[in-house]
Amino acid sequence: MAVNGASTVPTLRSYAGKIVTIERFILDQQQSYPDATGALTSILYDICLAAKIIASKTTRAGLADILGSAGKENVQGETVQKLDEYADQIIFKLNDHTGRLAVMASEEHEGIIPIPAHFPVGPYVLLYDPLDGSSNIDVNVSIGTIFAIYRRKTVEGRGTLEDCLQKGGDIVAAGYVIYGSSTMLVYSTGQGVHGFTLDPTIGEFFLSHPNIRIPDKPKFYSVNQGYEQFWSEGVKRYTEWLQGKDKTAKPLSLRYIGSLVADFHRNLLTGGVYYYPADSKDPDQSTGKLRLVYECAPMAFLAEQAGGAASTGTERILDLQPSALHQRVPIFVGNTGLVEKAQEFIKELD
Ligand code: AHM
Ligand code: MG
Repeated sequence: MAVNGASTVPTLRSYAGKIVTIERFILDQQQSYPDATGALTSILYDICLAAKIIASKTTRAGLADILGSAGKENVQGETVQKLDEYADQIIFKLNDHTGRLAVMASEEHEGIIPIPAHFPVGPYVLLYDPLDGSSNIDVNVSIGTIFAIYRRKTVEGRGTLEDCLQKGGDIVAAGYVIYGSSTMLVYSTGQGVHGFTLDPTIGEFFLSHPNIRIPDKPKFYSVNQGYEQFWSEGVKRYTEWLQGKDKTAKPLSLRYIGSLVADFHRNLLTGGVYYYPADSKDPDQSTGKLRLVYECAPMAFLAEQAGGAASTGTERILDLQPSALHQRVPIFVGNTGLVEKAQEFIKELD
């Protein structure tokens, strides 16, 4: 506290017109928690560092054909590593020895990733999708990293599967990095959603999008409409409603990149809904394509923090208790009104 009794914790307003690095911002946010040990702050720092390293690689991905493509030998006769495997290892290596995590899990791995026995463990759990949408790399389309941090549930020893299978509602911090025309890191610790843009010339993230709120007036709907024939009646009719076919609402434009982070990011800034419903084309996707713990829960957390909503069509995503690491669920995420409308159609018709 300052001498006059006023709080010294910076408010968002105090950042207006100032140049603020992500380090400064995360540290300032930590001040709102008098009991904070700094462990969460340090994990977020390490994710920023991983983002910079991955960004530097993704911007060189087009050189693979010249210098050697993934899985093949480059001109020096070395095998070039696939970018998603590289991203996976960078995040793991930056976090395995710090004593802040009890266990990790990654979309690239079948099971949990234990902290190596010769390193200490800590109070947090990190779940991540190191490079989501990686099939887009070859065509130079934006891709992303998604992460969620939880407190461990078990009380001692190495972390377990139970620590990784927590409800999204128990997320302590979540975010994503988008590798696009610029690299941005967007995250929330439950105090709103904040976006930072990387200046690649100096390797620093700067606060560029404080307190992101999904605009009230949505612009876009985003879905892989090529699969429409495999959807339920409720989802088909909902889509027609979004297109304004029943004349009760203005039509929204369709935008679909096929890269969750990029589609989500656009709709977060412009308003809209992204959905990947269950479909009947593939038995594996009878409950949707996207994974609950790596993709849906972190995005749902961010959406709610930005004033939006996320649902499976019948249940709030953040209320779901995961039963397996790679569990898939349908998702509708974006403006609250649009997500609620999806629920209405599904309840009435499915
Ligand atoms: P991935 O985890 O194998 O990269 O797949 C997830 C991606 C998402 O980024 C994207 O929203 C979705 O798959 C696109 O799927 P589809 O090509 O079926 O539309
Ligand atoms: Mg993924």
